[in-house]
Amino acid sequence: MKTVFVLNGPNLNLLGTREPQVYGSQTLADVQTLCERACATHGFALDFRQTNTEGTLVDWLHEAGRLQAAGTLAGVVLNAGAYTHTSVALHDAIKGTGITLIELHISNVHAREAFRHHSYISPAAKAVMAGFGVNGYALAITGLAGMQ
Ligand code: CA2
Repeated sequence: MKTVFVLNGPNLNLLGTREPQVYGSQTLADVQTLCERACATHGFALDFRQTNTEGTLVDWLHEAGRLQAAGTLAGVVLNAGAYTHTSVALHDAIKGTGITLIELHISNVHAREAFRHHSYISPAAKAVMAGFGVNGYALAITGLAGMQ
């Protein structure tokens, strides 16, 4: 059974506590449950994580790269939060590991402030998902299933 990494970046631990008009009212624990169901449907194991630290995300992408090289990783769903718009380090980590990665955003970043329109992740990602709310996580896992 292959594993799916679902990695969440800064402030996503606050999901469901504020800005429900942008991010909905479900918590990150609810998102984990949703991802567990999606992974079970497709025969994947789930490894679900959140950090507020950029370097930790880099380390997790390296870990994903080692698992992919070993043939035990289906891919990564990454919501890098605000690091999406700032992090050359995340771009380099994705490129450097060659992992199958889906960039995910709960909101439609292109319908929001101009500073959210640019992503350092997109050029290194296999696919981009934005604006489907938290259901996008399940859609991204289904997308990974179709890439196996
Ligand atoms: O739409 C997304 O998923 C984002 O990646 C979320 C990031 C934002 O910086 C990106 O531009 C788009 C922010 C995550 C913060 O989430 C919060 C949730 C509730 C309350 C406060 C923050």
